[in-house]
Amino acid sequence: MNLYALLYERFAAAFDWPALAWPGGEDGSGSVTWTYGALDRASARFAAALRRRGVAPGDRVLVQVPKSPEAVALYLGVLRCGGVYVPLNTAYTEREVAFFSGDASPRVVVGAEADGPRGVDIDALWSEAPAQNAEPTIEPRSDDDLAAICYTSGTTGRSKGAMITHRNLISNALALHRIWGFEPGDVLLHALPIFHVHGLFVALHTAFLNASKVLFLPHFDAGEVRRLLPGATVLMGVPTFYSRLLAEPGFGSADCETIRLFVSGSAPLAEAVFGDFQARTGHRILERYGMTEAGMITSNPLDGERVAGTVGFPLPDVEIRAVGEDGAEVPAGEVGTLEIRGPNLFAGYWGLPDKTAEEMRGDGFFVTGDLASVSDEGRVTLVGRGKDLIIAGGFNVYPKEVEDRLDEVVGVAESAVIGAPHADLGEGVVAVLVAEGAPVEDDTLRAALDAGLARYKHPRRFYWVDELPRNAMGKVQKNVLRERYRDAYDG
Ligand code: MCA
Ligand code: AMP
Repeated sequence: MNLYALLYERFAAAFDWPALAWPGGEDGSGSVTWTYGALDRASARFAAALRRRGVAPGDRVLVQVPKSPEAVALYLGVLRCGGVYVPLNTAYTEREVAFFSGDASPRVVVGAEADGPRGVDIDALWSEAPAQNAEPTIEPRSDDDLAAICYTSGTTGRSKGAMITHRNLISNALALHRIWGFEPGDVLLHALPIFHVHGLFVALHTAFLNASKVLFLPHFDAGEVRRLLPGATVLMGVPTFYSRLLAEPGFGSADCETIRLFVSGSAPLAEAVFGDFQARTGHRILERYGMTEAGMITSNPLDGERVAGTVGFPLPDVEIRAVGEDGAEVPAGEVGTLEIRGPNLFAGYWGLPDKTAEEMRGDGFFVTGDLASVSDEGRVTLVGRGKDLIIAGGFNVYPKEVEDRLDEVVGVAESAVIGAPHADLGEGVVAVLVAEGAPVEDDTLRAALDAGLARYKHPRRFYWVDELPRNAMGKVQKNVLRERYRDAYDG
C-alpha cells in the first residue's frame, strides 16, 4: 500500500481540521493554518507538477528546502505520485549535494542545482501545476516499493542511501501511533528539522494518522517552544531541546499543564536531564531509540516504568538480540552488538549490495553497530557505539569525512577527529592535527572546511600535536584522544 493512501483515509474525514499551524500570516494574526484538505490538495498539485516533469513511479526526487508547510505538501506529493523522496539537510554545501545528486540520480532536484536541467525551486514547481488540473489520484504502490532514500554517513566517509519502503514507514507509523497513545485532540509541537527520520517520519506520521493539529515551527527556539507548549499535548525532540528548556529561567510545571507526553531520541538523554526535567515539571521524558535504517526500534513505555538511561522495549513486531564477537547471542544483562529484524528494517543501501550484505546476517538480522545490553524483561540499555560516530545535537558526524577534508589542507600532515562531551549538544567535534611545517591558523582551517563541509560537522576545537597515538598495528587510538581531550568543551 502507498503510505499516502493510508494517510488519505485519515485526512478525508478531517478536511476542515487544522493540520499545520505555521508562524507568519499575512493577515497579522501571527500564524497561518493549513487544513488537512489544503494539505491534501497541495500534495495533489505537487504530484501533478512532478508528473509533468516526468516523474514516474520509482523515480527519485531530491529535495533540499527550508522547513515549511509547502515542503510537507511536497513530501506527500512525491509519495502520492509514486516517487522516492530523498531529503537533504539544508546545511549541506554544494559539494555535498553534488555527491547525493550523483548517487541518487534523481529525475527532479527541488531547491538545489537551480541552474541545472533537473533543478527547480519549490515555488516554481508549485506554480507549474495549475490547481484546477491537479488530479486527486494516488499511485498504487506495493509494500516493498521504495518511499524514500535517506542518506546516512558511513564509516568510510562516504554516505550511504538507506532505501526505505512503504511497508517500513507504515509499520513504524502505526506502531508508534498506537504505543504512544495518540488520540483525537492531541496537538503536536514540532520544532525538528524535516530532512531526517525523527522530524519527517516519526513526528509527522504519528500526528497525521490522527489528523492532529501540528504546531509547526521553522526551527527549535527554547523561548518560542515554551510559549507554545500550553497549546500542545505532545513534544518530540532531541536531548538538546530538553536541556535548553531547563536552561530557561523559571521553566517548570506551569509551562507543561496541557502536555501528556515528552519524547526524546536521536542521541542519549543524560540521566541528569531526565532527573532535572522530572523535578521541575513532574514529567518523565519518554526516551526511544532508532536509526535511519530501521526507523524506531525500541521505546520506553507510555504506561509503565520509564527508566532513565534506558531506551525501553522493542516495538511490536521488532525482534532484537545482543551478540558477542563470535556472533552468538550474549546472556541477558551482558553487552553485545545490537542486531534487529522486523517490518521496519530497510531494504538495503542504494546501489551498494555488498555494503548491505556486510551489515546483514544470514537470518535477516541487521547489525546496528550500537552496543547494548538487554535485560531479562527485554529492556534495552545502550552503552556505546561500535562505530566512531559523533552525535552533536542529534546530527551525526562521521570523523572520517571531516578528517578527509582536514587532510587536504596545505600544512596538515594528518588529523584525527573525535567527539568530546558538550553540555548543550551532548557531543562536540574536536580535531587533533599534526602539522607539516608551521601549524595552520584556526581561521585558515575553518575557511578550508567551509568550502565543502556542512557547518554542524566542523570541529570548533583544534589541537596540534607532534604525533598521533597509535597502537601496535599503527591504528590511531581514538580512545586515548577522547580521554586526553575530554574537557575540550566543558573543561
Ligand atoms: C547547529 N549547529 C550545530 C548543530 N546545529 N553544530 C553542531 N551540532 C548541531 N546539531 C551550529 C550551526 O552550524 C551554527 O554554527 C550554530 O550551531 C547555530 O546554528 P543554529 O541553526 O542556530 O543552531 P541551533 O538552533 O542551536 O540548533 C541546535 C539544534 C538543532 C536545535 C539542536 O541542531 C536541531 O534541531 N537538531 C535536531 C537534529 C535532528 O533532528 N536529528 C534527528 C536525526 P555557525 O554559526 O558556525 O554556522 S534522525 C535520527 O537520528 C534517528 C533516526 C533517530 O533516532 O531519531
Ligand atoms: P542515524 O544514523 O541518524 O539514524 O542515527 C542513528 C543512531 O543514533 C543510532 O545508531 C544510535 O547510535 C543513535 N541514537 C538514536 N536514538 C538514541 C537514543 N535514544 N540513545 C542513544 N543513541 C541513540
